[in-house]
Amino acid sequence: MNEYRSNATVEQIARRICSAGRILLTTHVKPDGDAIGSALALHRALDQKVIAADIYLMGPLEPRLREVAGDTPIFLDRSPPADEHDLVVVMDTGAWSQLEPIADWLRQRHDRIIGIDHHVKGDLVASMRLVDVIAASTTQILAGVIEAMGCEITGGPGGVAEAIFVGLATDTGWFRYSSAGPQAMRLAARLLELGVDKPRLYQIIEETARPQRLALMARALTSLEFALDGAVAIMTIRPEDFRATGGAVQDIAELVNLPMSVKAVRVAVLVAQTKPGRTKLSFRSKPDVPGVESVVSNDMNVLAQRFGGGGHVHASGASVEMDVDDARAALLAALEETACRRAS
Ligand SMILES: [Mn+2]
Repeated sequence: MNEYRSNATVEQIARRICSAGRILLTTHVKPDGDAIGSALALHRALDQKVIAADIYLMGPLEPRLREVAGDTPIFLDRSPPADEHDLVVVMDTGAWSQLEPIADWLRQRHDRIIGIDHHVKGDLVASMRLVDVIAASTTQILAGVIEAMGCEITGGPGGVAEAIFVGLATDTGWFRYSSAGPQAMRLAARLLELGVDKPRLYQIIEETARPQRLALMARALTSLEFALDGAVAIMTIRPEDFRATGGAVQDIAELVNLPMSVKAVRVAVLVAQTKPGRTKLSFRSKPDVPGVESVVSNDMNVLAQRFGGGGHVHASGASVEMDVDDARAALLAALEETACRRAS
């Protein structure tokens, strides 16, 4: 994994792309905003060069991201594409595990694959790699590549700028995360000057909920309870909550973050029974801050693993074969144990 770094310059990558006849543009399964933004940005730039390119995505693709794509054509498939490309560009991932449906197809084409990515870990999927772990998004790296290709960062709907902005905004939590440093902010400013319509994109990407979400949010907040001296906030959604609101699992995404606005809360958990004998646990925690002591461990990956799940340190999840009250009891027991370990 430690070999996963650049072995080509921006200029070399740009030259190779510009000398291709027909290019396949792809990214990780379940593309996010940066993944599709990367593919769209490069496709739109290649249009200027009259170089044929096909965006090949492995779904599911969220409707809001399809809306972002606008008129730019996309192939959504999970079987390998027909081989008619002399170059493949893999963006926003370098991990075989995220390219599984076409991994064998890619392995046979190693020498004509370019990888452009900002993740720390990856495999040697591509023979030519541009990896910049400082970049806030893959589209930020692509901005340089596209300019080195001699292409214009076109503004307005359906432009290159918009696609770059979508990756940058979504990967930085709309510029909240620490990854949104000076370079990312400068690029964002430039893209806005070029005509990117931020309110329009924000509405398309972020304001997509159904009214049922608010009804479930109200019930989740009513269920809110605190544990471990207020350091842990737990919300519970029961089958009757789904029934009464007409809501579904899609409507509770990220509701777990709601209690984080409370100062004393270090950890938030959402316990939601999605069907009989099946309960979803979502874990969130705040990063350590100097001078702020917490009685509870903020490693949500470790906590989720106790329930057969996993994820990241500050965001993880698990799904257990229990009804909601048993899951809630198991959670409280686990929290008590981790709290003791942290204190000792
Ligand atoms: Mn990314």
